[in-house]
Amino acid sequence: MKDAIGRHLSYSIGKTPGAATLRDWRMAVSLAIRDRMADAWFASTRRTYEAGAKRVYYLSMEFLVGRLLEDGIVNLRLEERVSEALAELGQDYAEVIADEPDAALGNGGLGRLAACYLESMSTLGCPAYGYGIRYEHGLFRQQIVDGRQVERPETWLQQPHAWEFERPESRYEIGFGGSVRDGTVWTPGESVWAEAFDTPVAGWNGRWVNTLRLWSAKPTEPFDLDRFNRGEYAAAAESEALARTISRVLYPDDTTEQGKELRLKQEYFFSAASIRDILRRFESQFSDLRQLPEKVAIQLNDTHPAIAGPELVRLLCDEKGLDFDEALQIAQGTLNYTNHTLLPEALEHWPEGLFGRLLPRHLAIIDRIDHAHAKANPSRTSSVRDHGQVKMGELSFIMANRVNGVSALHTELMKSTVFAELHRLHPERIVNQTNGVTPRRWLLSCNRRLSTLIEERLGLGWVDDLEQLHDLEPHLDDPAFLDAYAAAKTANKADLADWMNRTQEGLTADPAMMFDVQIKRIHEYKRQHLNILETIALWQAMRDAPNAGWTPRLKLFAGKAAPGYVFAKEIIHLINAVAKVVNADKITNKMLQVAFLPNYNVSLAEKLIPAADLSEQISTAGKEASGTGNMKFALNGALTIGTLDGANVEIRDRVGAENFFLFGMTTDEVDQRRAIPDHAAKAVEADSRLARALAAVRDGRFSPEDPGLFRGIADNISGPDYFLVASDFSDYWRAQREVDGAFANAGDWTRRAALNTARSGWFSSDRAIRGYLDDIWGAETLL
Ligand code: F58
Repeated sequence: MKDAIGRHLSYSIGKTPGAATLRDWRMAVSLAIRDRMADAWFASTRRTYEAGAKRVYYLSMEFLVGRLLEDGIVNLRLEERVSEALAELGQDYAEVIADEPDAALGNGGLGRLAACYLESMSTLGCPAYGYGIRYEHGLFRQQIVDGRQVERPETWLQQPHAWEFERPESRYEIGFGGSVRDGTVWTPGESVWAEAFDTPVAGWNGRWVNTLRLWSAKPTEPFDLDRFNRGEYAAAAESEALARTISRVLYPDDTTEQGKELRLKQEYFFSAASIRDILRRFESQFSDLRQLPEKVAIQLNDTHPAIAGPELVRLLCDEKGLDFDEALQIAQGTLNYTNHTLLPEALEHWPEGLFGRLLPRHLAIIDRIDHAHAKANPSRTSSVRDHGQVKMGELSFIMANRVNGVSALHTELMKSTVFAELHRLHPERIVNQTNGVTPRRWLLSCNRRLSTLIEERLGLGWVDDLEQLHDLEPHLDDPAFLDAYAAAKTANKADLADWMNRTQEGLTADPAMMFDVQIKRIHEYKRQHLNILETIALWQAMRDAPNAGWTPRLKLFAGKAAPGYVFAKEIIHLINAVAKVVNADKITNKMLQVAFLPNYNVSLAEKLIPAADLSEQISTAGKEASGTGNMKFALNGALTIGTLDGANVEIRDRVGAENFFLFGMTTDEVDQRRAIPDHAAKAVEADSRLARALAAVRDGRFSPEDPGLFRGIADNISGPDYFLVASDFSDYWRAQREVDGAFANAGDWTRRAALNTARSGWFSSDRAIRGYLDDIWGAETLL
C-alpha cells in the first residue's frame, strides 16, 4: 500500500513527498484504491456477459454520493493497511479522508437513496449501471450570514476528481427542437454531445463492482475560429458555453419558472444518452430487440427520466423499424417507475408549448401512447395531456411495468390519491418497496465506536446481513454491553461537541445534554417551524421555573432551503435568531442550547447521526413519502420523536412502540382537521404555551432590531397553517416532555437506544434491493 501510494504520488501526481500537499496525498491514496477496484470491475463485466444476465439500469437525475475514498477503503477492507501506510508516510488518515470534497450531485433523500442503492446492488452482485448527469456544480454551498441562508456555488470539479474515467469514445449526439417530417423523421434544430464519465462502485468486500456513468454535455461545434480571428472572443465560445450549460448545475428545486426549459433539456439529455447506451450494449450481445424486457430492467427514479419512455419507443420505431404497438409493449416491459412524493407542487408537468418546441417527435409519440392506453382502457377519464400540460407522473405510470412507492403508507396513499384511477385500471402495477440505507456507510464507517462494539459481540456478518443485529438483543441483559453502548454514544457526542464549540459562535454544547437533532431539507411539510416553536415554548417554561429539574437539551438543526423558497429561508433565519437569544440567556443556557449547522451535506450527516440521542421526524402525516434519515438515526441508536408518516410507521412497528415517541394526527385526522374553519386559531386559543411562543415570534422577541421580521411565520401558523403546526403542537409538547422524563433515566434510555439498533436491520438497502430484484426487475444476482 505504501509503495502504491508513493508510486501514484510520483508518477500520477508528479510530486515528491516533501513537496506534496494534503490534496496530493489524498489523490495518491484515492488512485491506489481505485487501482484495486479495477480487476473486480472487469471481472464483474465479464461475468455479466458470460452469464447473459439481465442488467439493471438505474436512471436518476441525482446521485448524492458524498465522499468516496473512505467508502472505497472500507468496502475493500483496506483500512488498516491504508492507515498504517499513511502513518509511515507521515500523514494522518483522518485528515486525508476529510480532505475530499463531497460529491453533492443531489438535493436530498431521493439522490442519497440512489447512492445507497448503487452500493447495495454492488454488494449483492446485481449487474447494474447508474446513469445520471455529471454536474459541474453540485448542490449550492450554504452559508449563514447574519442568520440568513446565502447560496454559494459548489465547486467540487474545480479540483481533479480521482474516481472517474473519461470515456470520450462513449458519446452520443443528443438533439433538441427542429421539426418532424412525414410524421416520423425528426430533424433536430440543435444538438450537443453527451460524453460518458465512469466511476466504479465497489460493494462490500470488493467482490463486485458496478459503474456509475455520468453524462457531461459537450458542444458539437466546439469553437468558432473565424469569429475568434476577428477578435470576437466571447462570441466565438458562445455555442460551446451554451452546450455546456446543460450539465453545468444541479437544480436546487423545480419550483421556479425560470430555467424550466433548461431542466427539461437536462432530463432529455441524460435520458436519451442512457437509453442509447443501453440499446448499444444490448445489441452488442443480443440480436432480437423483443428480448429487451428479458435482459434489461430500467428503473426511473421519479419522473425526471420519464422521457426515457417515449425516447425508447421512438428509437425502436423510428430507428430500428419496429411497429408502434410492439415498440410500446417492449418499452412497457422494460421500464419501471419509483414515485417519491405526493405533494401536488412537486409532481412534474410541462407546458405543451415548451415540450413540443423542444421535443416535437416525443410529444406526438406521447399522444399515441396515451391514445393506445385510452383505447385499451375505455373507462379512463384522465389523460397524460391535460389543460395544456404534459403530466409526467401519468406518463411514467402508463409506460411502466411496475410502479412503486417508497414506504407502506406512501404506497397506499398513491393508490388512493394521485394514481387512484390508474390503479383501478392496473391493480397489479403498484407495489411497495420501503426505502433502505447502506449499513456500510451509515453504521460501519460513520460510527466506528458502535460498529466496533457490535463486531466484538457479533463479528462482522451483520455488515451485509443487517438483520443479524437482532442477535444483539440477548446482550442487552449484559450491563457491560449497555455501558459500552452508552460510552460509544457519549464519546461520539463529545467529539461533535468539541467540533461545534470550536466552529459555532455562541454555542456551548455539553455532551451530557440530550442531543436532539433535525437534519433534512427545510420544508414546511417537514415542520422545522414546529420544532423551533416548541424550543421557544420550552425556553419560556424554563425561564418561568428555572429550578424545575429540566432535562438539558441541545437542539440541533441543519438543512438547505431551495433558493426560491422564501418561507423555508425565513424558518432558517428564525432558528438562528432563536439560537442567538437562547444561547446567550444566562438563566437557561445550561439547560437549553440551539444550533443551526451550516451547509448540511452527506459528510455532516455522518458526523451528526452517530451523536444523536433524539431523531426528529415530525412531518405532517401523509406528506413525507418515506424518509431515510429516520432509518439512519434508529440504526445508530437515536430514539425517534415522530408522526405516523412515511417509514416512521414501519420503524415504530419494528423497534417497538415503547421505544418510539409518537405524537400528532394521522393522515385521516389531518384531512378532517383541515376541513374545520379556523382550525389553527382554535388550536392557538386552546394552548396557552403555543399562544405565548407565537406572540414572542410575532412581537419581535427574536428580532428586536426589526420587530416585524418573523411576523409572517407567526401569522402563517395561526392563520392558514396548511401543515397543521398549531394543531399538532400540544401533542408534540406532550411527547417532548415524555422524552425528557425518559432521558433522565439514563440506563433505560440506553437500553431503548440499543433496541433501536438491534431492530433496525430491516432498513438495510440490501433488503430493499432484494425487493426490487424479486418484485420489479426479475433479475438475478451473480455472487
Ligand atoms: C424524497 N424526495 C422524499 N425529492 O421526500 C423522502 O420522503 C424519501 O425518503 C426520499 O425521497 C427517497 O425516497 C426527494 O428527495 C427531491 O429531492 C426532489 C428532487 C427534484 C427537485 C425537487 C425535490
